[in-house]
Amino acid sequence: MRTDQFQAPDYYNLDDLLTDEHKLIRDSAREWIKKEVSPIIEDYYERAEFPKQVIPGLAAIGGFGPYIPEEYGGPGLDQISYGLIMQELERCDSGLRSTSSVQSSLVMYPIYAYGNEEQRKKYLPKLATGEFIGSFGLTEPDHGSNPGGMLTNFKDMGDHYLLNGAKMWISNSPFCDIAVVWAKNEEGRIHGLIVERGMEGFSTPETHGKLSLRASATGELIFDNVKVPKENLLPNKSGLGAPLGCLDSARYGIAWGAIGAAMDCYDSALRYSKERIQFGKPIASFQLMQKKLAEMITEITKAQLLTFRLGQLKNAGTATTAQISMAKRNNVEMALNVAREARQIHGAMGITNEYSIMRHMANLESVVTYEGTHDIHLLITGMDITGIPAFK
Ligand code: TGC
Ligand code: FAD
Repeated sequence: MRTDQFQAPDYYNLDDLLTDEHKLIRDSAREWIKKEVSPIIEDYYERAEFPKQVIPGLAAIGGFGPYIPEEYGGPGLDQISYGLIMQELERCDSGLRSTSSVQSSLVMYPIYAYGNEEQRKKYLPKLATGEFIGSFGLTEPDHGSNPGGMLTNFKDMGDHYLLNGAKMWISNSPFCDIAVVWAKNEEGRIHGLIVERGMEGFSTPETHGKLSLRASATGELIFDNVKVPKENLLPNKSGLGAPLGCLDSARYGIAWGAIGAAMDCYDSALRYSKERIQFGKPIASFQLMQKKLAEMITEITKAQLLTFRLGQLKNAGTATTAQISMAKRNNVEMALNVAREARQIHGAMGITNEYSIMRHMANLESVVTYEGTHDIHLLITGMDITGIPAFK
């Protein structure tokens, strides 16, 4: 079993900008991960299984709905705390952060923001403790980047809705207790519905053969004439803007998370380069190694600053979709580049599971695609600065 020796890089003393509460939350998450998750993550990754035993711990560190108010069972933290938790989780594994992101931003957030009081009281406390695990069904087999074209639909049958269709690539689906599902009504308007495990005609087959994000369970959501009670429709927002609003929150968390993955790769590479001797010297003494390491810490530091500022804007309620897109896109690409450089610094050892590098690199190939692909985020920036959408 590998010891987790992680030491967080903080080149521009960003800790000085954090409150004592931020540091406490981040350090609790970091310590919990070192003790409880780092020792088992490689094993679960290899088995392609989510370690369900971490669910109570994830809840305890505030990993489920960090910014959901206390009256609904959440810890009621600010957006920077949320980001720091995501950073620490993804420092360990993107799949761990994924489970937390989906539960927090894609299940709890829409129930909190678009649900009624009964729905909030019924679901949020159980989601906050991890008694319930949720999934978010937007993507379909033929509608990924273009969710507005979705085919999943529901009909008003008088005393219930009848839901038909299929969602694909859904994180947490194989073991979720509830799913927030986006579907069109008879007029073609998109609404969110809460579908519960056990409803007749609802199944969640697992997707196998993933070579990325293996410690996160992914699957389908299939609806074959599912009778959904009318009280399970989220009443307070409809249209494509409703699911896209949830994505803003999840993409923000990913922007922080990707920094965590990059920090882990950099930290490992720095340590390895000082210990590994070639030609009679530590490889860290060669200029080419120093160039790689110096560029890695520069890019991580720039991403930290961008994301901290985004956190301030989120706290003020003024962060725009396009600002969030820029941070998600920049930070995931930065993390992938750092992972690739770190892999080279580790030489052959870098391809083994002795180090977390290849796992991060493979995970980040999902992260660069989900929650809006790298190119979709570029187009969101392009639309924002020109005023012209280039999606279609
Ligand atoms: P468009 O015409 O631009 O917009 C439709 C309506 O939505 C509004 N809107 C937003 N509202 C709130 N928040 C946002 N971020 C919004 N973006 C757009 C917009 O104003 C409009 O409103 P209205 O009132 O005028 O109707 O839509 P479009 O069809 O042209 O698509 C735009 C595009 C391509 C940017 C969008 O569809 C998109 O973002 N596509 C990417 C899809 C995506 O990110 N899917 C993610 C699925 S979930 C996931 O991956 C989870 S992984 C989780 C994990 O494991 O961590
Ligand atoms: P496509 O949309 O088919 O894109 C293929 C390529 O075409 C991409 O390079 C894309 O950038 C490019 N492209 C598409 N449109 C344009 C355009 N207009 N201009 C230029 N280029 C374009 N979804 C959920 O709803 N819930 C989940 O929990 C969830 N979890 C996921 C977990 C994993 C591990 C993965 C891999 C995906 C998950 N997704 C989830 C789905 C994810 O959001 C989609 O994969 C993503 O939105 C891209 O859709 P797609 O894979 O169909 O690719």
